[in-house]
Amino acid sequence: MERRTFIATLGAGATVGLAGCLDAGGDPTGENEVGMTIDSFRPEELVVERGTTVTFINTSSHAHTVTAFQDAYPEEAEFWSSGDFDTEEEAIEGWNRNNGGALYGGDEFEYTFEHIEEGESRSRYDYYCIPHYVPHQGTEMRGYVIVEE
Ligand SMILES: [Cu+2]
Repeated sequence: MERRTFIATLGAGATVGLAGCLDAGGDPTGENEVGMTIDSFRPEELVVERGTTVTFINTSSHAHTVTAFQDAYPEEAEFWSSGDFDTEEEAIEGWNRNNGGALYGGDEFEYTFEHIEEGESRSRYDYYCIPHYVPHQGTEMRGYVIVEE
């Protein structure tokens, strides 16, 4: 009987926790926006026209970054990230030093996608969140933007 009570209590706690997560994070409301949960970007794939400014909004209560994977963007484009770092290495150092590049709950970061690889009709920009991209632990907070003509 005691054991059964314990399980019932645990179940109720889990349900409340899940509802809290859904409230705290999720899909943004506007066009060309990317929201964030506690460990993912929403949506993970976004397709935009060249020249579109995308707003990344931290719709969660956890600190995140928006950080390009080095060279995972058209050759004509430059490295891009929240915190305005020049390379992925600097972005990681900045985060480790003092949470550089952090977007806290409600913070926004904008980036304009202006380039498409020469000779292609679309290009892909891959990005991730530094503290929540730990593939060997099964955590991969990442996303990508496809830019079209
Ligand atoms: Cu994150």
